[in-house]
Amino acid sequence: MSTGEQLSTPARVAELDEGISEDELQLASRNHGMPLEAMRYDVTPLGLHYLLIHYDIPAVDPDTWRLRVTGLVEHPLVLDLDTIRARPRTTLRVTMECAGNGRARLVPRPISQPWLVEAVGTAEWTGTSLAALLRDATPTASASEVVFTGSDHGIERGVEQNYQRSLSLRDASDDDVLLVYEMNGAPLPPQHGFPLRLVVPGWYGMTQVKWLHEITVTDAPFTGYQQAAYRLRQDPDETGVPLTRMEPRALLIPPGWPDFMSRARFLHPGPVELRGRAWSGHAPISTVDVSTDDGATWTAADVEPAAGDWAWRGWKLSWHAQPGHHALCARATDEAGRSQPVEQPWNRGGFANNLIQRVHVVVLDA
Ligand SMILES: Nc1nc2c(c(=O)[nH]1)N[C@H]1C(S)=C(S)[C@@H](COP(=O)(O)O)O[C@H]1N2
Ligand SMILES: [Mo]
Repeated sequence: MSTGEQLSTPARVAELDEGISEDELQLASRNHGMPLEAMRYDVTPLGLHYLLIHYDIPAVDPDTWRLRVTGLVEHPLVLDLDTIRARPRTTLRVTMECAGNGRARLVPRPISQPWLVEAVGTAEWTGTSLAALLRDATPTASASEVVFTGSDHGIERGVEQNYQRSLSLRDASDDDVLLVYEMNGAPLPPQHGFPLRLVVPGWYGMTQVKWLHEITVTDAPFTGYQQAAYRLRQDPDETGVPLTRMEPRALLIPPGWPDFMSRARFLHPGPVELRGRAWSGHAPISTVDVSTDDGATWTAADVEPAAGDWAWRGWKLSWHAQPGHHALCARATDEAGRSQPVEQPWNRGGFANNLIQRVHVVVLDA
């Protein structure tokens, strides 16, 4: 396998009649989504948050583990877990979503982790400020980029690697960027990055490097595999546009009860409170519009107060369900004026597909 031709090649695109393969099924069962009914919780309980692990969960011995801050810094640091935990603590409630959320709904389907819409969760992340740690290390005058390296190791399209992503020094110095060691008040679970992960509020999941063990300050844009892969491209040869912050999305807590196989929803006629969540990494949510007639007409839902700058917001709308089939839709708009498209935003990697969700319900006869 030639490394050159494999480097940063976006996902293969499925033939129009090609079903989900065993490879995709294997990824889907390792990397589970959040059951949508768990949106009833303001903070997603441990174990219900979505998971995305490119390789294996690495075995990390917390006693010998160290975080190194190296590269273009005046004071390189080597820190153990107790030292990191002794630094000033911050807890932030943050909604995190995989950039590939919605991928399996694209036509044609880019082949990778086949998310429908459930690659999202909200946690209370506790850790310490990355900006303060960088100040202690003191980047040199030429420093411009910060590379984060995880302990997990694997091979992706022929490229052997540890999971690595970067931020500009400016983005890394944002006050809300945390080095996190607790999730919902408990030690970070192995699958979410034990003992330490990066949390960059508002950004898509690939930024939030788990099993973090090295922070390297450099003076050049990072071009590693994961940096090159997460870009919006129509054509595999394009340079593309890097993915950064989460596009707005609203989801419904599925009303009524489901059919086991199709997940279609069933309801009795009468008053129903439609509820859901909405978020955007760009700006606060301004409105959530709901349609009970497949997008023909829209009504503004009540949006609940924000719980901090980075967590999803609850919304609700009363509906009088009449017997028959209905397609329920929700659409979020943020204060930056970004909203959800009615046509799929297709790209080779299957990223940032925030097409409006459509939930089919059958209201039974009275
Ligand atoms: N080291 C490492 N960090 C990683 C990943 C990974 O595979 N390895 N996956 C990334 C991706 S693509 C996502 S969406 C988030 C998922 O975080 P979660 O599993 O805690 O929800 O972690 C990110 N950080
Ligand atoms: Mo992701």
